[in-house]
Amino acid sequence: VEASIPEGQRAAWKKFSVKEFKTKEDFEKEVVRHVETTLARSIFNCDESAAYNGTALAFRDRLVIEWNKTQQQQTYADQKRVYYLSLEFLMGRALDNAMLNVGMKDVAKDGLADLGFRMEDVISQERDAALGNGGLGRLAACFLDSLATLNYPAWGYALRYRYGIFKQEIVDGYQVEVPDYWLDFNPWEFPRHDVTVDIQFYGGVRKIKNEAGKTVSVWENGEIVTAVAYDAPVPGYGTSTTNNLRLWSSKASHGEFDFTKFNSGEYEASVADQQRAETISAVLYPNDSLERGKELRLKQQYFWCAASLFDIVRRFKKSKKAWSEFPNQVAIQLNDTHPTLAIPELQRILIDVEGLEWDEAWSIVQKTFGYTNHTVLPEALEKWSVPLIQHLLPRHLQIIYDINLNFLTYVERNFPKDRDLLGRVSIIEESQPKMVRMAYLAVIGSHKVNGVAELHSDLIKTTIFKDFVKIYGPDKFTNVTNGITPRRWLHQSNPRLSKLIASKLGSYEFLSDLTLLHKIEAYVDDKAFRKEFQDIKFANKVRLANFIKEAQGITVNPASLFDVQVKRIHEYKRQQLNIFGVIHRYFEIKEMSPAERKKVQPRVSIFGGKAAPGYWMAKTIIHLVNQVGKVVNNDPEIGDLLKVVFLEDYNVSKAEIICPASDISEHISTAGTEASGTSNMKFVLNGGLVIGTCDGANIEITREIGEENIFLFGNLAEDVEDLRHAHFYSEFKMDPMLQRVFDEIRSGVFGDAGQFSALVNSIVEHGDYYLVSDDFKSYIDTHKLIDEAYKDQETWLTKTITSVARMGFFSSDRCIDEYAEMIWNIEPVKPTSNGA
Ligand code: GPK
Repeated sequence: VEASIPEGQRAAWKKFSVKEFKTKEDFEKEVVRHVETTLARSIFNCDESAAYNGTALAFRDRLVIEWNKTQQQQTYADQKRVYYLSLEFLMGRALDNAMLNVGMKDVAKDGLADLGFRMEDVISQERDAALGNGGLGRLAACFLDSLATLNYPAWGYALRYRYGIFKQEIVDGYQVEVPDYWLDFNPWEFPRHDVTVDIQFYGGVRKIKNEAGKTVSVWENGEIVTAVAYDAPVPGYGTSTTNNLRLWSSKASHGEFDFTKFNSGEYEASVADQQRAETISAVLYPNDSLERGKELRLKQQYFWCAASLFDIVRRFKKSKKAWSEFPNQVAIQLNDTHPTLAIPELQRILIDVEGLEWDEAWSIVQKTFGYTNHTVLPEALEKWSVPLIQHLLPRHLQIIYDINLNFLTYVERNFPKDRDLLGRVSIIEESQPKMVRMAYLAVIGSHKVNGVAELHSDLIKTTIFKDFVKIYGPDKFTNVTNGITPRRWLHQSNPRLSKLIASKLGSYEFLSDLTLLHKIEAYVDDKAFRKEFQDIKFANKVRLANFIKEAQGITVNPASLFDVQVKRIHEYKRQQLNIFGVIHRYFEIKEMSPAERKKVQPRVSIFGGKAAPGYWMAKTIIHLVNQVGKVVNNDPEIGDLLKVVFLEDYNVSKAEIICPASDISEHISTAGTEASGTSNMKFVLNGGLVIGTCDGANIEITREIGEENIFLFGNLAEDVEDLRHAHFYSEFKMDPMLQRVFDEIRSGVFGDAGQFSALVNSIVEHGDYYLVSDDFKSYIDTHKLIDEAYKDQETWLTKTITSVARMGFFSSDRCIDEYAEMIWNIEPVKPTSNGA
């Protein structure tokens, strides 16, 4: 369809083409216009929420102008694009980021002041876009920021959940989940009711002869659900490039309701269909690093993969290029195994719809996909039952079997002597029922597989994908160490530190080239610099202390050592180790003489994070933290020497307040279990030190900042297996300090001991899988070192400044450049000022 305006009329369009506001006055004009018209409010009816919406709409308009230009330019450039398929994008707030990235925050601040509002109040009106669980989703959001900043032609594809990750409330010390309905009014999204894709489920497969006399498969008579696109602009920093995040929403294919049913009086049935369809994109599954095999989840995955691929293929076909060109135009990155169905789906489109031969199609598929693994935890590796896939996606199951047959034939031919190998690497697990191993399908269907930190990338090659290294050779597997965007995690969250750094480096260029940070090491002995750096940390701690008071009603002294562990609650992340350490500290202080107590370093232990709703052990840990807090915080003997805080509803916008305010943060997973971790990077970049195990990116952080600047403890990944074995097969002696902690818990000091027996017994009786007892002493000793080190504030300060200076490597910009070069083979599209 030709939708271009004819030449003769274009002058009129160009004359009135919308321009970006540039001045404070123009910004104010835009805000007032939106408040008065789009929002239909007035000066007598304009609260902070209206001011936020008006400001957001003013900036949204600006982004849209650049977004349109970017899309035109990228289409014109005709270069290869990358599509990042992720079921999660944990974007957080958009307004602050938009103002920063287009470089108009100061203008907006002055403009808002003229209109009677404070910038901070307006920004904090926005609800987080919380379409993710934790690290994996936040990584995807950092990647979008870097992709746009580096001018890569890139799209994100995800689902438009009506409910993001639940809101966590703590009631009587227990986690309670409250739904997060976030779509009431979202100024950042654009419904594209004209961009739809019909997606099929169920049905059957029939073989027919086509016109060319070839036998082809048709998948038919299924149930159709329509995917509707919703787009959100993703602005780059310091560039006009504005990429697209496309979210699919589900609705019934026949519109509001089925008129045939409605007319025949089946009112309820007609509406029920609609609701069933809408259920697909209704809610984000709240499990982090855990798979639960629910049919609706599989439906979500296929719905999203199929809609995205249809969209990608449709865009490619407009270019009228040969299919062999597809991998030169399209790179698709699979964020974990969640989008693995995209592999058989592309194969299906190529052979069943486009009529390519199997081998030609399969070669295109393999060249197109890359797969990122985020965990080696067995309970997180996705498997779907064969009967379920057979029922829901019958044609895909056939294709998966064919992929497997070809693959196993190849393996058999090349490794005829290894009899067990075929069973080990088969995509189909021969269990009852049979299961499809999604990670194997992802490995087989991709040209590159990467882990997210060096240790993790080594581990996948020696554990879960060992056989595949033998089959494909080591080059298929690579490492891309995770990174974080310095725009949000330094400049936005810690504006004063960013400004101090800029004052020394002469510009804010470090925000687009974080390696420039190394230059601040020259100021490590500069008195004025040190003083300001220290003042900033203190001010950030005051800000957090105020927040804790407001949110939790607990008074903490900002002069205390702030010890923070915020992340999803999981046994492998070992918040239980932390809280047992806190209990140990509590009784140690209680047993001290008044003179000894005077020497104690005051501490605030801050916890935050959500537990998956069905994960009882994680919920027990939250409960224990809250119970310990209740006892410790109200013990008059303890006073400021120890406070324990559980911060409710940890999310991205809270992380922006928390990360700049730590003295120490905890990254204490059982060695070999945390693939990377990314909050470790955020804390160090903001002038906090780390206590951590030799795990994930902690190892590379140590290498970059120096081992004198980090507190490492605990057993190494290479010893974990033997230690686990020893818990069952040799005489095991419980650490006496930990035994004491358990005795106190069992005595009921922290409330009904029965509540905590499963937690204690997982360590005492059930083999202590996460090695809490093995690492306990080393953990306690290391905290002692931290207390001592903190008393020497000058040395501490030197450590923190040096660490910040050496964090340049951990920018997600570096990370995205590595993906672009090693995996995607894409080049930036430099924006020009005048559009296409
Ligand atoms: C890994 F497998 C998973 C998952 O389901 N969710 C998730 O957030 C995390 N992750 C890892 O646990 C982190 O170590 C890592 O930094 C993050 O993914 C990003 O790679």
